[in-house]
Amino acid sequence: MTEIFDAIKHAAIGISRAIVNADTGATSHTNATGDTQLKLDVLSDHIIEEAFASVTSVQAIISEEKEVQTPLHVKGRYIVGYDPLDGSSLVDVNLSVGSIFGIYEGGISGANLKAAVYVVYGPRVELVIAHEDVRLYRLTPEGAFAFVRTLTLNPKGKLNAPGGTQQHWPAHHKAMIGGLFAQGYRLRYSGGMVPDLHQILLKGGGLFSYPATSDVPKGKLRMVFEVFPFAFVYTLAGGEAIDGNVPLLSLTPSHAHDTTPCFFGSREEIATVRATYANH
Ligand code: FBP
Repeated sequence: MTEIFDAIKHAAIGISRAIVNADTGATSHTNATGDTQLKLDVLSDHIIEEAFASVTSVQAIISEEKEVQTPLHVKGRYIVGYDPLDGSSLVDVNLSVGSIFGIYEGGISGANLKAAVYVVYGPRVELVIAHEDVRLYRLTPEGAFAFVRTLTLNPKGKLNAPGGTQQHWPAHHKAMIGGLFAQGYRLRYSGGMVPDLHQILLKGGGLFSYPATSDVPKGKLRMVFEVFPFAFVYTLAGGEAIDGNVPLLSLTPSHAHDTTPCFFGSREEIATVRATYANH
C-alpha cells in the first residue's frame, strides 16, 4: 500500500504544478458522464496514469475520465479508482479543487475499499490518507508531504453543505436542510466536494449532502471515484456516510460510472438524515 500512497503523492505534486501553470481551456472531448473535459482534467489523468505505471501492486486503474479500466500488472492486488481533478471548472475562478482515490481489492464495491486518499489543491496542498486511521499531510516547500495530525469527527458539528439545485430538491429534503439552518448550522458550500468535505472534516463535523433530485434522480456524485472514497474517510474518522437509508459502503455499482444520492457527516446529523429518509 505504501508504494500506492507514494505514487499518489508524486502525482499530486505534478497536478498542483499543472493547476498553476497549464492551459485551462476546454477540449472538444466529453467524458463517460457527458461532461466537457478540460485540458487540466486530461493532463491530471495522464500524470496519475504515469505515476501508477510502475507500481506493481496495482492490477488496474479506472479514471472518472475514462469509460473502461486500464490494466497494469496482472499479479497486482489492487484496483485504483480515481477522479483526477474533481470540480475542475472551479480552477478558472481560483477556488480549491481536488483529486480523489479509492484503493479496491477484489472488484469495485464499497465493501472492497481498503484505503482512500484525497488531495486538496488550495492555498496549500494537503493530502489525507484513510487507512487504519485518517491522517492529514501538508506539502512543504521542499516538496515532501509532512504529517500534520490525525483527523476525527465530533459527534455533532456546525456546518451544512447542501448540494444540488434547490428548485429540484424533494420536499422532505428541503425541510431537513431548513431544519438544520433553523438550529444554527452555518452554510459552507463552494461547489467542490473535496474542499467542502475537507472543511467539515477539519472543523470537526456537520453535514454534506447531495440528494436525489428531480433533475438527477440517482444523485450526481459517482460511487467509485467520489462517494466510496469519502464514505471510507468519514466512517474511519468516526462519522457516517449513507445514501439516505443504508451505508454507502454497502453499495455495489452495476457500472463503474454509477451515481448515488449521498450524505456524509457526524453521527448526529446522519441520524437526522436517517429519520428524514426513513419513509422515502
Ligand atoms: P464534476 O465531476 O463535474 O466536477 O462534478 C463534481 C462536483 O463538482 C462536486 O465536486 C461537487 O460537490 C458537485 O459537483 C457540485 O454540484 P452542484 O453544483 O450541482 O451542487
